[in-house]
Parts: sequence; structure tokens; C-alpha cells
Amino acid sequence: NKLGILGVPITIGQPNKGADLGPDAIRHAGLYTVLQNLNASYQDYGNVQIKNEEANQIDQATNLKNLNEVAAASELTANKVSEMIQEGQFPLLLGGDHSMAIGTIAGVQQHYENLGVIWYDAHADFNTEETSPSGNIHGMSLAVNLGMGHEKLTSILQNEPKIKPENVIIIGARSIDSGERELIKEKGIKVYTAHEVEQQGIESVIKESLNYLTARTDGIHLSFDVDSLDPIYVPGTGTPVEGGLSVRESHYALRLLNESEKIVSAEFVEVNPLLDERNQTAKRTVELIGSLLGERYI
Ligand code: DIR
Ligand code: MN
Ligand code: MN
Ligand code: MN
Repeated sequence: NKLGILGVPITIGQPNKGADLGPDAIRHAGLYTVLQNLNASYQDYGNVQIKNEEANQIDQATNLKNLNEVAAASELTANKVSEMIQEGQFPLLLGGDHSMAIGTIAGVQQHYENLGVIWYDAHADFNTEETSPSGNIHGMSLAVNLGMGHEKLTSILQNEPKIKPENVIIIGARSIDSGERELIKEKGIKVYTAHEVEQQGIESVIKESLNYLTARTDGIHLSFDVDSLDPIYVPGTGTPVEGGLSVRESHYALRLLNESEKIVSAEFVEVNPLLDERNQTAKRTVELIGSLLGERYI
């Protein structure tokens, strides 16, 4: 399978400027060199055209910031991702804030009856407009994919839940709002918090997740939020949370996912070069992408 690269330069799902520069920062940090060293064949589709500038946070009747603009961006993204899979590509999606997962997963889901999702993140992104303390849609994208939230977001491509609650596994969480916690319990979502990763070890967490999802799904999408890692490694991200996963265990996680051959699409999100020095976070992201695609130390 050929790699299809697509940038989703959205920043209006959260309050900071600069997440829209993430996809190009990742490209400039040496993405193509890593792909060439792996002898990967790839096609870069460029970036989705997202109108971050036209977003207006103020005049919203709902507790949702930039609802219409995020919905429009999601629609464009979903169609593009679906087209890439149609053309036989493995979508490698570069972000952009995590609201982009509303579009990416809607697009991938068109091609799988029973999609699994690994959500590797410090956060659960499981708010709705009722529970969200911030109104930022990047904190809602996983819930939206399960069919919860504003209809303009849950109806991208089709007005049905994109993933079943039992087909989702969250890994690395350590900042979950009280409303999210209740919804997670209600839906029975599996979560390996940062503490569970500490206790059980990343190898066991990933192997258990893969065994579970492989048995019940027909493909697994990886949604990798770089803020899953500790901020000492990834300073260039909008909502850092200390106590995060290490570079070493994350590379190992990605290597195990690569060896499983069960991942059908992947996104790396929340890279914000304006919050960074010397593009460190994008460089780390490129290295992590390398591990997912089969790069090894020896
Ligand atoms: C918080 C922060 N739970 C919210 N979420 C973040 O605003 O919903 N998600 N940072 O990535
Ligand atoms: Mn996230
Ligand atoms: Mn996050
Ligand atoms: Mn986020």
C-alpha cells in the first residue's frame, strides 16, 4: 500500500494560533527523508483548505466555538481521506488540532464496517457541548465520532455514529474533565491512563489493545495526539499535561503497532510550531511516524 500524506491545518478547534502550521512544520522537520530511508512510496496530497481566518468565536448560540467552520473543515477532510483510501492509499494525516479527527475518522469509516480506534492522548476528547468547560471542539472529537454532540458535527458524511464505544481504546490519559469521566463510564470506554501504562507497561497495554481490537474490528485507526508524551519532549503543543508518556515507550508502542499490520490509517495531531523552539515537536513527530512505518534502531 502506498502512503498518502494529507495535512489538515486546522487551529480553530482550540484557542491557540499556530496549530494550522503543524502539517508544514512536520514536513520541514524531515518527513520525506524518513520516508525515503524506509523506501516507502508516497504521494503528498498537500493540505486541506481550511478557513481558520473566517472563524468567529463570538456569535455562537451554542457552547461550541467555531462550530460552522469546524463542521465545514470536517466535511472537506472526510471527503479527501475517503478518496485517498479509494485510491488504495494508507492515509497518513498531519495536524492540526484534534478536532480534525471528526473529519478523518468519518472518511476512514466509509471503508470499514467495524472500525477500531486507538486514541493515544493525554486527554479523552470526550466532551459534548453540555459537558465541555471550554467550548473547544478539539476536546469533543472522540465523543462526536461515537455520535454524541452537535448534529452539525455528528452528521459528517452520514448521520450515524462512526465508531462503536466498545471499539475504542484510550491510552495515556491523565487529564479528564468530570463530565467526560461520567460519559466514559456510561459508554464503557476502555481507558489505559498514564498510571495504567506505568503499572502494566506499554508492551502489555499495546498487545492487549491489539488482541482485543483485532478480534472485533476490521481495521484500526491510530489517532496520536502528541500531548500524550510528556511536555519535556513535546513543548510545541497547545494543552501540555505533565506526567506524560516517554519518547522511548511511545516509539516502542508505535513499533508494536507497525509489527501488528493492523493499522489502516494514522494521524499525528496538535503540533504547534508557534509554541515551540527550533521545531522540536515536529522533529519528534517525524521520528515517531518513522517508528509507525517500520523504522528500527538496528
Ligand atoms: C479539555 C481540554 N478537556 C477541554 N481538552 C483538550 O477543553 O475539553 N483536548 N486539551 O485536547
Ligand atoms: Mn486530543
Ligand atoms: Mn490531548
Ligand atoms: Mn486537543
